[in-house]
Amino acid sequence: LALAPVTAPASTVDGFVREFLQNLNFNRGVALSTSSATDRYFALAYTVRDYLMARWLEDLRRQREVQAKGVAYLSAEYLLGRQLDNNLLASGLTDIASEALASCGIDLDDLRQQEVEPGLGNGGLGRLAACFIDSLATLGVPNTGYGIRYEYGIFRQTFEDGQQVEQPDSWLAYGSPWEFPHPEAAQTISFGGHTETYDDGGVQRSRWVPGWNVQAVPYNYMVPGYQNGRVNTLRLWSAKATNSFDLRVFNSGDYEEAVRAQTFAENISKVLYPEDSTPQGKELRLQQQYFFVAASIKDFLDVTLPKDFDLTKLPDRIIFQLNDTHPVIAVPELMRVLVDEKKMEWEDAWAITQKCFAYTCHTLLPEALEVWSVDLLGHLLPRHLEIIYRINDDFLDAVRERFGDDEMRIRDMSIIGEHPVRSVRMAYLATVAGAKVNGVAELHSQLLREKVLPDFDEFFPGKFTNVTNGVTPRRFVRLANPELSALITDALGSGWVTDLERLRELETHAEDPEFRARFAEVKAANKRRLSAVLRERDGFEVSDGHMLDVMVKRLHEYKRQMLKILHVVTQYESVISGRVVAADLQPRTAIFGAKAAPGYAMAKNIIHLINAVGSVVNADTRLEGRLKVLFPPNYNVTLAERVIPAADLSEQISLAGKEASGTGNMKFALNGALTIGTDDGANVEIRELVGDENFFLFGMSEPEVEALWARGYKPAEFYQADDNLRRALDLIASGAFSRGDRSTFEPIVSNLLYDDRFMVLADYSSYIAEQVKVDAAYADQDAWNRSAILNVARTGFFSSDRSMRDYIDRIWHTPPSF
Ligand code: 26R
Repeated sequence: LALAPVTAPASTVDGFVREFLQNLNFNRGVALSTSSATDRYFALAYTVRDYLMARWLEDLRRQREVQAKGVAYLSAEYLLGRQLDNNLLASGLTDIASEALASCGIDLDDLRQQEVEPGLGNGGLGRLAACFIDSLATLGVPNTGYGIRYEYGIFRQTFEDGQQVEQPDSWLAYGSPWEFPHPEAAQTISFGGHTETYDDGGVQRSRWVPGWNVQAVPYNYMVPGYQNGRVNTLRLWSAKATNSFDLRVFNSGDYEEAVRAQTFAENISKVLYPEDSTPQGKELRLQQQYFFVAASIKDFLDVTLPKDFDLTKLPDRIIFQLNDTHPVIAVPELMRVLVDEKKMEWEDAWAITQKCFAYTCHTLLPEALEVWSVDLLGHLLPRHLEIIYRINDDFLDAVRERFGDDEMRIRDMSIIGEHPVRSVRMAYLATVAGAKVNGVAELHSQLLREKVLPDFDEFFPGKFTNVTNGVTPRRFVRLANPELSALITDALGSGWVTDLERLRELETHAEDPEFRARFAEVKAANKRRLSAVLRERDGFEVSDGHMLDVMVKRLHEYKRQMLKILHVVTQYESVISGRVVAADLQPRTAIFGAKAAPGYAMAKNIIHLINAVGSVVNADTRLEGRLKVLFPPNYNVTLAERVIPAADLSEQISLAGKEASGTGNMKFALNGALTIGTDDGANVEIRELVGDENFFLFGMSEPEVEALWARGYKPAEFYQADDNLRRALDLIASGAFSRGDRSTFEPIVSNLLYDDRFMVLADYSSYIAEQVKVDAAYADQDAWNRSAILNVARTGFFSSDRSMRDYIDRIWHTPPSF
């Protein structure tokens, strides 16, 4: 019996009811009649787990048996969103569950709302990781996602007097039904101390004598493929104090001190850093990074690989994908393990290491490129610093051999920077170590090669490549937009969910007036659904007949939420000054969603301004209700799933050359919103695919941005030259949105006039002109709907399944295993 395979409960309504009640009674310890919504949600989640469990165990068994090459995705962030609906869909149980619950007098939708989403990421990079592991499971590629089980994810945002206030995100307050902790499988992770050399039977060797350590406890999460019987694993590490911790380090014998020491260790996985672009160089952040990659490498080498594995064959079994620089300390860690612990020759270990890593860069902002001061790194990871120095010495020797003693170039290419303090440039380390380096959209990859790392591109021909990002059609179309999905399935059959290029077949339907009418009805239904959500969540009213003009993403100056609010202010000003009659406005609601990093003052000022403009504009009857601003707080994956399907217009308005890719842009297009956007990131590819006539392009191109910088950018000249711009900025400066107080938004206005790093003023006139075209286009609803359908039809390329195939074929070489 013990050898019999685990069997799933019967896939029938009766079978589901039985399993659900079992879980309610035996796992929650409650009767149906007295159970709370939380109890029922947990019992339902356990039930779905039970169905997936046989597949998961079988997959793990087969992976052990086959020993095929797999992907270890190393990411400090996974912005998963709610799990229940996704796992129901993946296991094909949605209808059965719904019927089964109904027979118990329970509404599935009520239980969906109980789930607190795991927000273990900041934005694009974390959400991308979540889409990628979904696609890998759906493609049947063996993959473990490795990361950190933060006890507190991205903060919960509230507004007080229009200003952002952060609250802790206690997503684990009631526990999570999706996780499987394995404290017995904890790894010990060391820090600090010093290094020494010793005589190893005639060979001089180095070793690390650490100062303290913590336990890394793995928590496993199921990652089910879409209705294919596959389940991969997401393994997140949680920090726990070791017993010896307090004795070894603090050695006080003092109870309070011992508890303090425990807190110190467990702080490592306590909270996600909410910075989304500016690294703080905090020691705890480096601790987090080393903690999770060291545990992951150990896990793979000691647990996943067979006992007698020949480590020279490591590149045939694994590729570690580095999600930005956050996990790059894995490079010296693998070298340390191979050289110090496995006693390999340096050259052999380095040859292996260079085949086991690949690096994805997700930014172009210079301030977002991580560096660690040599002081901090050497204090926390002294042996790793030595290893980095050796990697750098060997690398710079090779550079000298190729390019001669060009000291300028050597200084530019060194993994160690000297200014303002001696630091390790993590992107350079990743580039030197990685078998491949990729950017995340065509334009971004080109700029990465040509502007950020040109010397490296020359030195490592063929190393740089592009993989354009994608999004999972399961979560962002099939689940988020059930009505559109039904319409598509009606037209094409259901295969599109795993073969998104099939959306092309909708092109002919775009010419069918009846199909367009049905599409319009779907959009209207999605707007009603959003309206109900915002009413319930925030007490907002979405007006009928309004164009929903949506900008949702992290708040950052380069993304230019400022430009969008200037458009609102411009429209407002034109009416209150009497130059435009309200009745001539195309009714619009601007919807914002954005969190600002807690220490990013200008981003918080902009949030304040948007809310302030919103309260004035929404209350001013002179607009006759034709212009509204809504800013629901705490934008997250769950809200994205409601907002995106309801949107008419997608705002993708970053300064050209700054947004690496964007992935929200893809989600909107796939849900039939038209984009107003700059020639930036993946917008470029979206526009190419949907066609110029179905995309609202504005603003400077990246070369034009460069040229304007070179000429000398003086934003005040744009202010002087444009009446609309002057009136809008003057209105903000006058205190019109701050009860007459001119000082409230003065920092924003003077920043725009005298600095404006992201050239808001330079692109303003072109943006406003394009918005006029948007209004005109929207007036012809039938033509707009045709364009929207063509956006859906032509953006199947942006499935993360395609991104994953691209990584698999050109970077990882990990075909589906069985
Ligand atoms: C604190 C510091 C080290 C840090 C910098 C940058 C932490 C987090 C980030 C976030 C970056 C890496 C990020 O999320 N980039 C986004 O990645 C998306 C997925 O590739 C892109 O679509 C998006 O354009 C890019 O901004």
